Formats: sequence, structure tokens, C-alpha cells
Amino acid sequence: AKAFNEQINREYYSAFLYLAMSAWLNEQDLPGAAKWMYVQYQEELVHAQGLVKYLMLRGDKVDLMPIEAPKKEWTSPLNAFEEALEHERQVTKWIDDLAKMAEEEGDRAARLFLDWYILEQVEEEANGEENVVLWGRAGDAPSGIMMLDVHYGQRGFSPDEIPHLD
Ligand code: OFO
Repeated sequence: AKAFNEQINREYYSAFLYLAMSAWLNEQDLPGAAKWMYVQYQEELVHAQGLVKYLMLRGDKVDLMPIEAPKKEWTSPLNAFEEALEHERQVTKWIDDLAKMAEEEGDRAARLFLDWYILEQVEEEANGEENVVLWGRAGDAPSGIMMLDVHYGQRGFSPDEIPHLD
């Protein structure tokens, strides 16, 4: 339960990080990229909520801890997306560690529940890699950045259904 609570805190931190990136991109007059990051913020809230709900179902204590303040500025949109990818790679390690702990403890329910999070990280890293490629290609070309921003603005939010929680 302690390890799950730590991951809950990290998911809320992830939400804060993406919200900060969204606000910064909005300040840079990139509303599409800002929207993409805002959707990411909403997704992270769902990730945290799933873990909270799981602990509640198990009758374990939910221990909400202070959320670290995220960084507030980046040097370029590419820099923000690069840091987002780096962050997701760290999250993957944390989720993997949590799954290993569940295995070592013989906690099959926790291990099964974490399958969704393990696979979600495959998607998170794939999205992150694509973002870095696309924003890298756009470089400093205003027309490329403008087209990419329109493309990113098309992302909508449809909350993930985390299995086994209903
Ligand atoms: Fe971005 O996947 Fe949760 O933290």
C-alpha cells in the first residue's frame, strides 16, 4: 500500500507537470500543443484515480501526500516534449518496480491490476517518441510549427476505463 501511495503521488505530479507544460505552451501562443498537454494532464488524473480506487477496494489506506511543484518554463516546445518523454520513461521504471514488488510479495491481485498500467506506459512512451520526432522536424520553421500546432489541437479527451475497478 505504501508503494501504491507513492505511485499515486507520482501520477498527480505527472498531472501537474503536464498542466504546467500546457500553461507554458499556451503562453507561447501554441494553443494546439497546450491542448494536447491539457488532455495529458486529464489522463494522469485518471491514472491516479485508478490507483486510489484500487486501494479503496482492497481496504488499504489512501495516504495523499504533498505534490512537488513542477518546473514552469522550457526553452522550446521541443524541449518540453523531450522532458515529457524523459518523464514517461521514469514512470515506466516506477510502474515496473511496483509490479516486481507485487510479484515478490506474491500479491497476484496487485500484479494483475498493474497490467493495465504496464501497457499504458508502452503507449505513453510511443506517443512521447512521436512528439519528439514531430517537434524536432518542425524545428524553428514558423509554418511547420503552425501546422503541427493545429494537428495537436485535434486531440480530445476520452477517459480511459481502467479494468477491474467497477
Ligand atoms: Fe503518463 O502515465 Fe501516468 O504517469
